[in-house]
Amino acid sequence: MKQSLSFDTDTLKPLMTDDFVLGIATSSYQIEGATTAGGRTDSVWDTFCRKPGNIADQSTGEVACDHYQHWQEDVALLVELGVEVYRFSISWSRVFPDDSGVVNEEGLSFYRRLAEALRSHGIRPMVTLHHWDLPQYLQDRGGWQNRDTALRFAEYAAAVATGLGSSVDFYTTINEPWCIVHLGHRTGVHAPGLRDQGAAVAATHHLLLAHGLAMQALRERAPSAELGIVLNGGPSYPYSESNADAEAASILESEQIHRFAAPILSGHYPQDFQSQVATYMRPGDLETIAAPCDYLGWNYYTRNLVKPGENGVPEIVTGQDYPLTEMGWEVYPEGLREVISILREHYDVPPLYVSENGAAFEDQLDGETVHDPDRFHYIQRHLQVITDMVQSGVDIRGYICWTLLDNFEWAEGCSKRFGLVHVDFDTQERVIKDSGKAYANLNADKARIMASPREKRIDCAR
Ligand code: GCO
Repeated sequence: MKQSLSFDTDTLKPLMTDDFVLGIATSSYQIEGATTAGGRTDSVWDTFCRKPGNIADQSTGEVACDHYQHWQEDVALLVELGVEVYRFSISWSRVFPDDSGVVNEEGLSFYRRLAEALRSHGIRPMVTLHHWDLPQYLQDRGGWQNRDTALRFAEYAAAVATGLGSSVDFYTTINEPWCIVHLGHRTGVHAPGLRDQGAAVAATHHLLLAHGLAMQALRERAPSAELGIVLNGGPSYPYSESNADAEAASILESEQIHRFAAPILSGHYPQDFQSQVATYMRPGDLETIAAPCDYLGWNYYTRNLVKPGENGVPEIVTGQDYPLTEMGWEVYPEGLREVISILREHYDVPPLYVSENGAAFEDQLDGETVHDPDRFHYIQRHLQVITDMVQSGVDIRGYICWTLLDNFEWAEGCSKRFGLVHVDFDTQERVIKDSGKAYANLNADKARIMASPREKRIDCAR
């Protein structure tokens, strides 16, 4: 018999409060499937997946976890896991399947039903408006290189906020704009598959503008929701002791963190980017981008080891100093503390959510379960770092694990499993892994603590 895994609730006590939530995340293209159902049209990812060689195992998001059909079963899993927050994203081309500006009610009502079902179970919906699946018809008109896409995004944000009304607790405008810029427009390993430095600069500004414009639209229509954006990244380390690697690491830090955090949190672009971005800027843009956020989501998986790559683009290489996940990413929980320190050193940071963190490992379905101690330990170690930070006064309001289901992991296809729940992609059978059971127990412990009289709780936290 394998020993069951359990989080050390005692050491995680500082997280067992009303001011901290435990949740789990997914994204539309990675789980929904049903890419032509209910009026949905192609996103850039549908197009990208069709091109041979783009996806490691030739899979696509066409079926993925078929969450579009299985959503009620998936809500039941969330209930079983006992999470307080479910972070999911909306497929823009389900809501606006074409450029007519007419909302596809069938698309929007899928998410309304989902949000209402979550609420009825006491789970707070955190809705991401854009998790990379830009409608293809917008890409055909230049996508994020075109300023008009930012305006279309604000209209889409307004339509979602109007349609979902007060059933959503948190809105996130955009997930990981750096990935869209770097992987989608510079290295071409993600949709739309461009390798164009100029396109990347234009996309940076237009994504940020889209965020700012959407914040205005959301504020007006969802005044009681908390609004923010999700950025990502880790601390950047030089791969070797060479000066060139040190410079590449500092360039990456600037590109990944400051190019996005500085305009949002301080209303200016970093000096080293100002002349490049100037062509795309219009008066008032920076004020729009710097609209106050109620929170900042930060996605953290690993640190970056960096050396100079082609055409001056910093290249992230696989490290050898720490154990690796299946993605080839070092397990380095300290990097979370480091990256949050960088942010706090430079900016006036709003309340933070660790909005994604998790790991892919090679899982084996063993009868009725999956023994995944590595994933469990990964999560536990990161929760421990968060606990230490909270204790030392950092305003972190939640931990949202990536991810509910094994799913379509972008260019890696269905070959990399990040889920707390195992998915058989042939039968769509879901099986909660050991890590998921441990997370469920942690959430149950938290619920018990929260239900106990307040005096007792305060006592326990000491
Ligand atoms: C990401 C995305 C997720 C990924 C996860 C693992 O933020 O990169 O939000 O969609 O699946 O990070 O790579």
